[in-house]
Amino acid sequence: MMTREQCCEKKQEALEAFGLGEVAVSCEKYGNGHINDTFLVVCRENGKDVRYILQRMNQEVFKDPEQLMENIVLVTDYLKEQIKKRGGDPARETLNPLKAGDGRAFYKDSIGSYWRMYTFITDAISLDQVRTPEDFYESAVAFGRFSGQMAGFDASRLAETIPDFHNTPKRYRTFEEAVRADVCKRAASVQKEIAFYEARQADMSYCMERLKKGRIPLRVTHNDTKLNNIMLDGATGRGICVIDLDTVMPGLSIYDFGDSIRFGANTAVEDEQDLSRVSLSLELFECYVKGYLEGCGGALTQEEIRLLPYGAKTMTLECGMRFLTDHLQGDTYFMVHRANHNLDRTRTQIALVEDMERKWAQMEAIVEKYR
Ligand code: ADP
Ligand code: GN1
Ligand code: MG
Repeated sequence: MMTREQCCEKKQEALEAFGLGEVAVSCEKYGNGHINDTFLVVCRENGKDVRYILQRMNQEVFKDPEQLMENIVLVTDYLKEQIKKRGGDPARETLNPLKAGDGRAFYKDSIGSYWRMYTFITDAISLDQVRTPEDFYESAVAFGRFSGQMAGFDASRLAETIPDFHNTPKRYRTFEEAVRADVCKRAASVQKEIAFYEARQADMSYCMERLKKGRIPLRVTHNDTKLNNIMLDGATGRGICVIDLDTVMPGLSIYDFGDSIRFGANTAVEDEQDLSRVSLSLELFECYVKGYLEGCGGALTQEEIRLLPYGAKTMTLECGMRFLTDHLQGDTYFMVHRANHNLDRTRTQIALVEDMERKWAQMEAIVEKYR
């Protein structure tokens, strides 16, 4: 792992590579992502403060950062065209990667770490929890619109940045292996949580089976549709820009829908320790169904719409199982900020799945209203 001193030194090296070494006045840790190291850079340019996002890419998670940045350039170039056609503002409505001195959209530092920079989306916010149903509705429209905008993009041009990212049955096998290997000797203390996922093994393959049988299509999807991966306009609250494009790959629309529900329709935060606060808000669920379908502009099939509740449950199961796997493997994947952080996160997901199971008939009834 990079030491704090090394990180500071390399940050400066990266800023220089992007031509901002002289003008940068501050560069501080920023945001609540679990994967990349994100920094807010403030530069003094022509007497004004101009902000940028600098990220050290997580090479444990993304094995081929150069290929990943090729994806991001392809996707953002394509999105810019779509946004222009609609009369929108490409500087604000999609990510804009900066080019380093050598013309590439990344910089590889002298110890082999990869860095990238984006222009900062100004007058906008990203949220870790829904403030009002309108926020959630807006995020739904924006994620739906993103799918619509990418519908004409040839998916075969995109590399798979994390193979089998949402292959839930495969995630289940990895979880089983982690339980068996028990490298940190933590399995004995989490028997209840392990049993929870084991009892739902069949649920893990439900959506993937529908794909295999050709009942639902593979689309270009975002695959990480957390509320904090969307920027809302600070003044109007409108969803303006989908960010965190690292996992844009062929995938399932019901999974994009489902991951948003997992994170945003929970009445508690993702790592809440007081489980009595965790529940599925049916009001927020309905807002998201409505907004997502509107944003997709009629693109989803009847079967995809019918399966939306399954997307929500499967994504919550999958993510919870990934947190437990990481806990068993010694917290090597998700950034943790306290002891047993991944354990808290998995317990929250379990409580949320249990609440979805209780409210299943209501979730299906809501979806039927919009089908
Ligand atoms: P991670 O992959 O670790 O989740 P993200 O790319 O999502 O990293 O960035 C982390 C956070 O940084 C986001 O949730 C958002 O708040 C902020 N952020 C990222 N890119 C931008 C941007 N271009 N403009 C403004 N804020 C940004
Ligand atoms: C990670 O990068 P971030 O924080 O937006 C993870 C998602 C998980 C999420 C759980 C590339 O998302 O898959 O659902 O944490 N991203 C990756 O909060 O693994
Ligand atoms: Mg993120």
